[in-house]
Amino acid sequence: ALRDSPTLKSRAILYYRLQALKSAFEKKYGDSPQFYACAPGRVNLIGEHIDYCGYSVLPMAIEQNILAAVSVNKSGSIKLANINPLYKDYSVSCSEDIAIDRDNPKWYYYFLCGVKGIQENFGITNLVGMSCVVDGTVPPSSGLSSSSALVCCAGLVTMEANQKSLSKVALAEICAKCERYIGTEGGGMDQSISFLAECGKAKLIEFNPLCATDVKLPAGAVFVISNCCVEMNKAASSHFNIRVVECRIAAKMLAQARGLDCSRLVKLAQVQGELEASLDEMEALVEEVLHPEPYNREEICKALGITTAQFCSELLSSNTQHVTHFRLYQRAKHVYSEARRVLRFKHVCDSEPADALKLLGDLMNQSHSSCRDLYECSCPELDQLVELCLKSGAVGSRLTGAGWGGCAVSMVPVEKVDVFLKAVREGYYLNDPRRAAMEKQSLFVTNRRRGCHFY
Ligand code: ADP
Ligand code: NG1
Ligand code: MG
Repeated sequence: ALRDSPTLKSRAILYYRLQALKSAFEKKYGDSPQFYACAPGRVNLIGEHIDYCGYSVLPMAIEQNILAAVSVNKSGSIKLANINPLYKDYSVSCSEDIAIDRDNPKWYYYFLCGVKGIQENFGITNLVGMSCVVDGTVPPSSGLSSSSALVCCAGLVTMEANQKSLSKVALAEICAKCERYIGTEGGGMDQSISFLAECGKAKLIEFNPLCATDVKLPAGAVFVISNCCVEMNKAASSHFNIRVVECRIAAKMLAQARGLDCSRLVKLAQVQGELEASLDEMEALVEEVLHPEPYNREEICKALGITTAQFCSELLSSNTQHVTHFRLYQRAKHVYSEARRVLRFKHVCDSEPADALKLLGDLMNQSHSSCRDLYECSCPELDQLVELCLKSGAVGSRLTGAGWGGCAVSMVPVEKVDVFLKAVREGYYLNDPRRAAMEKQSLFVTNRRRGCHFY
């Protein structure tokens, strides 16, 4: 039994990773690391694509993380290397302005987002020189937030190397903001949970002001992650920002229809706040004001009383300038209903009714249907995997993270876990050689881990 203990196993894995990272560092820079920083990835249990609309979400940090070995020096440059040979070395001078190329989101630009965030926060003119080697175990572009783990790790490294100190909340807010330099206009869930997570706990993350509250998950179930093995890089594509833009336009259209000053309002939650309405009333307002047919630019500009030039510069992001049609009704309906599901999920966890697992599972399933049909952020492989998870014993299963590929999270009663894993392994992974090769890092039971830390 001891040999199977997850803590012992993960400690052993960590020990070997730190050893390997140390030797890679020494080989690369001929010097020893002075410290190690670690930032976890996350799984979002419920509340998808609503953080950037101002609504609360319910994630937990996972064991998979980004780990960096660092030494501070007088080289006058920031040198970055990665254990994975696919991620090439990069070096930037400390006296130059940090440039991040959004059109070409290489791995080191995510790191530089974190560096730039700390630099700007403290107004540091001359960053200290440092050498870093990065090692990541979060499956990339799969909805478990490898990107934010990297940004948060870089933020932590830069703070420490430059002998600054910040609260976890401040770090989370800085990293949420600076990850946007890569081009995606995310909401802050990923960076918040990466910093604010605690071992064994899921959190309700609320925004404005940022606040993380413990959520007690039912003891009778575990959360299992399965990756559909389709990658979607959010910064290299426009899917993510198109959704952000559609929500922004929907917020303005609803505000305008209710006689509010729509130039000030950019988030669906702000409109609800101004109207002092319930989420049910907001859904009814969507039904009343918006139509299911896609909107074109002319219709939006006319309704909001703005020019096409204003539409392009104030509402669209740089990578969505080509978009001509916007599904405002579907996106807003998803957001308001998903925000309500998060609150219900939290309520079930707090009140612990006898049928808690069934209630939570139903909410997860409704969330997936809404992501698939209204938000259109799933993909055929992920839908197939979610179906298989439900058939294999999960009481709830849904896509997690941004979607268009990546992972599903399933809630599985403890007594069914072995049967579940076997069925999903055989039904999704083993019959396809590419997936079979990725199975070990693609199908696993989650351990709830602590947030960012140093070694
Ligand atoms: P996710 O859903 O995992 O956050 P993103 O598309 O937002 O996916 O970010 C993925 C990008 O993050 C990768 O293309 C890569 O540039 C970077 N990344 C992820 N893991 C690592 C790693 N271990 N080392 C370096 N860069 C990484
Ligand atoms: P992932 O899938 O980890 O890139 C993205 C956003 C989140 C959130 C989710 C969808 C970033 C850094 N992350 O996560 O803020 O909007 O999608 O719920 O933009
Ligand atoms: Mg990401």
